[in-house]
Amino acid sequence: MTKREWRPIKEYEDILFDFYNGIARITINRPRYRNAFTPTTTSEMSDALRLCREMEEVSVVVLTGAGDKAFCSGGDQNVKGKGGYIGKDGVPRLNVLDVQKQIRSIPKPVIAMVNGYAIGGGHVLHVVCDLTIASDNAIFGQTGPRVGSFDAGFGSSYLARIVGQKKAREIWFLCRQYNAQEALEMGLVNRVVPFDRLEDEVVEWAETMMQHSPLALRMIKAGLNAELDGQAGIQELAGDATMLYYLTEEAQEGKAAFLEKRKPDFKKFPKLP
Ligand code: S0N
Repeated sequence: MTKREWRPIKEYEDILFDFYNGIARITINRPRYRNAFTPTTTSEMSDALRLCREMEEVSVVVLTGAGDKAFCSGGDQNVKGKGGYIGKDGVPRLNVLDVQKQIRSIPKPVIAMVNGYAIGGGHVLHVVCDLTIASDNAIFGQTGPRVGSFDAGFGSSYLARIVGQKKAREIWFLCRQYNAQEALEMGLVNRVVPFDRLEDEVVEWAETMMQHSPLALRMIKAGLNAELDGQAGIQELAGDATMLYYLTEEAQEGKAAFLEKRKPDFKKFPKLP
């Protein structure tokens, strides 16, 4: 594996958040619990994703887990209470759902770098990422119906879009585990590599995307989401269209005319067929 200088972006309790050459990396750092997440973990991930969206220098986001055993084993069962996962404030939350939505809506590619178990809510996290690169020791699966939980949102419907309805039902109803090769064969991951090559492969994929038009990638992501995400997906795509419109002279004429207290002259702009 190539040695890279990842520069810390911000300090957190449960995650590491660092940067290398246009890539922001969010690492769930609870290897003692197979990188299970608590409300603290997910609120920190949420904050890091917000920064990834804001930071001009971030082109691609990578999500991974610390160590060589797990990407993420889902919600931490030690803090699971009635109504959700109990945080330090004693309030039950299901705030991993906010993280899922952020991964989906951030206008930059997100790669899941799966370095071991991706189980339960941890499996859903890789499912909602745009791309998944897995090491050959990775294991995938849902456990919900076995341990008293389920994700009937993206974790089911988007999973079914990826692997098909029959396979998605098998994954959820039987709670089996699938190795990396099986995941590749069902289209659940994009590439499987030896563990030692995982970071190199992910960085190569990120660097390839960084050579391409970021706006084109953004519009493709929004378009692929829009088909599945209903009004929320259309809102994202429409927001991007508005952003592009604001960059045109035609939109600026409207604003300028208002501020100059004159009638706008929209006739001069082309109406392309
Ligand atoms: C990951 C597994 C398969 C790894 O097995 P392995 O390698 O044999 O290790 P273990 O000895 O089992 O584990 C090592 C230590 O880590 C602890 N640990 C592992 N996973 C968790 C966990 N999820 N929570 C707390 N602790 C965990 C072990 O207990 C062990 O500790 P010690 O050494 O003290 O014994 C295996 O560990 C495994 O099967 N883990 C549990 C997987 C699981 O069932 N996860 C929870 C699934 N449910 C969810 O994720 C909730 C769904 C959800 O997130 C959600 C859905 C919709 C809406 C909202 C939510 C939401 O929760 O927010």
